[in-house]
Amino acid sequence: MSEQNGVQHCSPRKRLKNDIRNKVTVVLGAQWGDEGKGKVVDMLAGSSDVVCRCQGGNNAGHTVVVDEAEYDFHILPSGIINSSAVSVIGNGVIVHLGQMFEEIHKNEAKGLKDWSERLIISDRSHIVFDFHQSVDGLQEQERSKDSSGTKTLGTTKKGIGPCYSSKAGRHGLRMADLLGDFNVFEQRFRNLVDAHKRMFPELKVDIEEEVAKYRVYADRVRPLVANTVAYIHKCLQDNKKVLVEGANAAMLDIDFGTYPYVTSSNCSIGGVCTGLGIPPRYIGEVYGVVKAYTTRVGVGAFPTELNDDTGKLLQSLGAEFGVTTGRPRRCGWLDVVLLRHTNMVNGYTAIALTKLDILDELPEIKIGVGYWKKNGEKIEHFPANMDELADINVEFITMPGWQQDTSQCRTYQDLPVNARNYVEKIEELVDVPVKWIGVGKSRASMITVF
Ligand code: 2SA
Ligand code: GDP
Ligand code: MG
Repeated sequence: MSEQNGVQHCSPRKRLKNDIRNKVTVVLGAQWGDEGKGKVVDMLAGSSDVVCRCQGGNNAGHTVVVDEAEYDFHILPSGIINSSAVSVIGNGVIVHLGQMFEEIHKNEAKGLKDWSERLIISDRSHIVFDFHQSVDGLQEQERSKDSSGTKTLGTTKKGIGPCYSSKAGRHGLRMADLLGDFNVFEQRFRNLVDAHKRMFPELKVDIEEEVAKYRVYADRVRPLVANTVAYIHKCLQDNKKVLVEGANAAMLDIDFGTYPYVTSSNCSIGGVCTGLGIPPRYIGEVYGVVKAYTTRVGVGAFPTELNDDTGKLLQSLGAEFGVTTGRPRRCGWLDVVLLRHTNMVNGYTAIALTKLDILDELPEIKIGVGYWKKNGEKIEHFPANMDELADINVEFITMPGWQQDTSQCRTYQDLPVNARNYVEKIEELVDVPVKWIGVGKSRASMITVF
């Protein structure tokens, strides 16, 4: 400090280095889920040090095909099969411990090794109890009786809504509670069950059996639980490559999706920051995974849905059945109004376009490019009101198909010209470049465009 003319001057402060060179890569579902996120994450996991889940629970179903083996992951990050990457289950994820251990066991039988050295679960993640899953079923039953209301949502019955409700209601239980004083955990668990029984008198819970089970789980899970916020922060500082695997998809996002026919988490970019404790300025590439057509499993409006033979053909060629529940997925044309909406929210830096090969047989392919009210008024943006969405006319453009097998194509130039035209039309309409194109399930059948 120096003094001049009676004014005190501070010496110039040493500037702190605050620039960020190491950014996180994010993979997000751009439609209603099942776009092939698992496959894209598996592809990127090979060059990642850490793969993180940030939201959702074991409602997700992510498929990874490696050589002859097909893995399906629900709560485990799809990067878990990559033995050089650490898998993180972040604070925004909700975990059913019994079903997580079952999933690990099932994948061990398929060749998953040394997972315990590579799996970290956030101490802030919430626990899904069996009764949350029972309540999920009871809520669906109640909805089905409500003739004026929402009807059912078509949930996966994995307890997602009830567990996130416990979290928002501030009586949920987290990993940190399970690993703290067990007597306190037990009392809070009893209170939580009582609160649910008051709402659902028919709910049956064997509290003593549950408590005994969680005593065992506490010891099993203890070595895996850590402060993942600090862990990821340290990884970023150490220049490690961090990849985030979004679950579900933007149109199932509780804020930006087709509410109330959505899941109970933020499946868009905001969920990455809140579900892992990553500041927004650390977000780098945001890859939107887009299926070359649209599917939806569960209830809710679907403007480009095909309730005809073409819809059935897409369902059978694309094997469109839920990975978690086995339910058939509804199928329809690609919807660009929807993609523009999710791109506004997520800001994709590039698109991974999957399942182009499923369109191989079609003589012509449509793309939904505009929504119109029945009175002829144009709808500029994706409607928030589901009655409005259910009552629109979709404007389509029609493109010629290629009617050639693309499954063996390995470069962009290998694709038939009409297939390339389709890809380029999507880029033009969504205004985001397509970086990869999927033409099959395997790791090899992903074409890198640039
Ligand atoms: P929930 O269980 O409360 O999250 O359900 C609410 C809505 O979210 C939909 N949802 C999904 N949609 C597509 N894929 C999902 N994962 C599984 C898969 C689904 C399956 O990969 O195939 O196996 O059925 C998923 N999870 C939730 C759900 O259909 C409801 O519309
Ligand atoms: P996720 O939830 O987004 O990970 O997707 P799912 O695993 O639920 O569903 C995608 C399905 O499509 C899986 O069976 C994948 O193996 C399969 N798949 C992914 N990409 C392609 C592709 O480019 N072509 C074909 N034919 N199948 C693909
Ligand atoms: Mg899925």
